[in-house]
Amino acid sequence: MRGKEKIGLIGIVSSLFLVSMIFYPAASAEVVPNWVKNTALWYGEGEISETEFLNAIKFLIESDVIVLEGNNSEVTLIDTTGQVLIPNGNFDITSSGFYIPLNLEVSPGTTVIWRNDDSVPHTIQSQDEFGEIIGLFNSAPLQTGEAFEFKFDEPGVYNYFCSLHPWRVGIITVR
Ligand SMILES: [Cu+2]
Repeated sequence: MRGKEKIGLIGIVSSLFLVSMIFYPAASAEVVPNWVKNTALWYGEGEISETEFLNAIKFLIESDVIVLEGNNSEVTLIDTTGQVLIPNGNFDITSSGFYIPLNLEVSPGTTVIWRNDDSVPHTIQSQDEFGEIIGLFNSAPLQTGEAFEFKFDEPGVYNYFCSLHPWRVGIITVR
């Protein structure tokens, strides 16, 4: 994402918070869960994807922390990409290097991009609920810095794992 767009997005989201603060003073910082605060911080530092940040904002709207009313109800957050980070140390079974996020929630039609930020190669293999590999999406080994993408058109819960480190499993939820 280009820097200008990012700034624009932050501007929009800041406006949402502003509206919320003006019309709903009861929505103090105390009702914002810590994970949302962390998500905002990490997004600002470039640690996590825009999708995760937008999911956090969506959560605040759905849980009525941010209330949109009147003409503002037309505000929609459109995001057609999602990203999963394979963090450094992901290969190590004793580390906490889980996929970020472990369960990525996206809308139908979203292209999900997995990026390998680890020091060793990884693969992304689609599997069924019994752990058997299925042919929906399967990547070649991704070297450090390489990415793999797949477009999810149908709602559903999609499991995947790394064939080189099969203890690493993740989920893409499309709805
Ligand atoms: Cu792996």
